[in-house]
Amino acid sequence: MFRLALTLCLWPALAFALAPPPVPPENPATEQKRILGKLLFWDEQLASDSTVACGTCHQFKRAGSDGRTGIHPGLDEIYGTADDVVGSLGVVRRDAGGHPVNDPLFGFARQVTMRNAPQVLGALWAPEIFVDGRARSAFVDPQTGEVSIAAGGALESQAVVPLLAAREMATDNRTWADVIARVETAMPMALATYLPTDMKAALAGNPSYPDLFAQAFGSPAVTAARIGYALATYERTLVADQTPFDLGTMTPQQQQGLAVFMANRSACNGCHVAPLFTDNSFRNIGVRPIAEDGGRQAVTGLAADGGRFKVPTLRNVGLKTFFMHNGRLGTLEEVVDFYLGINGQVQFPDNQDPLMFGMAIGVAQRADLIEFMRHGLTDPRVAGAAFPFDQPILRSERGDANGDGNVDAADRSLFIGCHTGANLGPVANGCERLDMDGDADIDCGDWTAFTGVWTGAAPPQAFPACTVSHGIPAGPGSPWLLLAFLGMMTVAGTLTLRARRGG
Ligand code: HEC
Ligand code: HEC
Ligand SMILES: [Ca+2]
Ligand SMILES: [Ca+2]
Ligand SMILES: [Ca+2]
Repeated sequence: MFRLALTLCLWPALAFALAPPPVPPENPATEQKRILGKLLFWDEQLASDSTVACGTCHQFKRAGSDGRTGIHPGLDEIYGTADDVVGSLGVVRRDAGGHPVNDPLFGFARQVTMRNAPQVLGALWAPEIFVDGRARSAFVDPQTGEVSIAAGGALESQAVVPLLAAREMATDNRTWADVIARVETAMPMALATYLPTDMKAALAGNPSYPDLFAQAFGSPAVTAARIGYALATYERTLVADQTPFDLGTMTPQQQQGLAVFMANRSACNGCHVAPLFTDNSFRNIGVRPIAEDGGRQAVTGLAADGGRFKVPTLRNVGLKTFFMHNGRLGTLEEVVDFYLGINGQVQFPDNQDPLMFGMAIGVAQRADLIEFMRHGLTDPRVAGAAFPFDQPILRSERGDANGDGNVDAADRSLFIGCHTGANLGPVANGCERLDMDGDADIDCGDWTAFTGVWTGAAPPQAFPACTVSHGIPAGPGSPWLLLAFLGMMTVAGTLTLRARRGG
């Protein structure tokens, strides 16, 4: 109790402002570069098959991590065993010619990464990133092989990786020439709706990407290094420093939770050091057997690094859906249970960090600790997708109102709540993803398009407002025939509506 009281008195001194993310001198930040980076980050056309943007796997309302459930079968390549990973869904596997390949693990379905996407917003201050730190501080231009940034270029080093990664955004053997040709010819953001104001302004005169590269770099050449420079510049502006912790507006319970976080018996602050809530070191907390994923060891070759992973920031952690590099924990309650080794959560002690030993947190303290992490560290601009954390609606997100990667019954309920009827707009409150054609109202035409991207197990139940007076056959029959029937009925309905309105 004494220790708790002491830390409580000390905490205002800890709430110092976050330092701005370091900027390497070789890549000075400019507004032109930032906006180019933002466009590239959210443009699905950068993937070989135009279905995946950086932002597909790094969703800001999930703190820049991924809320979708992709399952990677893990080292044993068998689904449903303990080593499975909740990863991120990338592209369907294709050969260099763009033909679908029957992947041994994923068939013709979307491939899944073997680690869970960490939140981009934590990487801005780290000298080395990726969960094993393999994106190094020195940035080597992937086209020339020359060191292009001597130090502080981890974001640039990272940004050029996914574009050629066959599981994430690329066909097999994709080359930089392929990526560059794509960027040179794409109409920026052609697939997105609801562009944020700054993106709209940048695209006002219909510039091409080479035009935008000229504004950012002085000449229109699109190169791998410049793509990395622009993406990194954008990422460095994503500073989530308006949490209740930063503003001194934490509730009494959150303050109690911070005290628990700081207490020696919990040891949280030993690795998640305030105010970043990480010291950017690599530690083994024993999430799973080292043999499944050696983490840092693969980068350094040192046995001492076996099972070590980058300590993630806990800023905005309350917005995440999956926790740890394998995404196997689904709530902050489970995370705390994991640290305490209770309620069925196990730790793997091989090479585990000594700070993990002897943690003790009482039941009431656990609730405080969780409340502190869940709300005390959330920047409302991240949660509410406000500038600079705003984003367009991606083509692949349309219909998936709750962002879990499926278009199913949960989204259907939201559709019904969001439905505005023909030309009754405007669309707001998160309904934007259901405005399938982006015309700022949600009508029966959108319902038809919505049923067209349906991925739910059973076909969608009809939406009465869009299927009035048509007897929908119930009972057995091909779901797809039923779907097609529903689609035709709704198109007919829309046409009638339009005709009535004289449109
Ligand atoms: C298919 C999903 C997917 C796509 C697309 C994707 N990422 Fe990632 N990203 C991941 C995964 C998974 C990791 C973690 C991999 C690891 O650490 O081994 C990651 C890691 C990162 C990190 C490191 C974060 C940290 O704290 O270490 C950054 C930054 C990042 N991605 C930015 C980007 C950018 C920029 C793009 C677009 C060029 C992009 N990502 C595209 C899934 C994706
Ligand atoms: C020895 C260092 C260390 C200590 C002590 C520690 N952590 Fe962690 N923490 C980590 C590392 C490393 C990870 C990431 C592990 C991984 O990805 O597999 C992590 C992950 C987490 C995550 C998940 C974050 C995410 O984005 O997935 C939460 C939440 C968390 N820790 C909270 C806590 C709390 C609460 C405590 C105190 C009870 C604590 N940590 C103590 C090193 C530590
Ligand atoms: Ca498995
Ligand atoms: Ca959904
Ligand atoms: Ca619409």
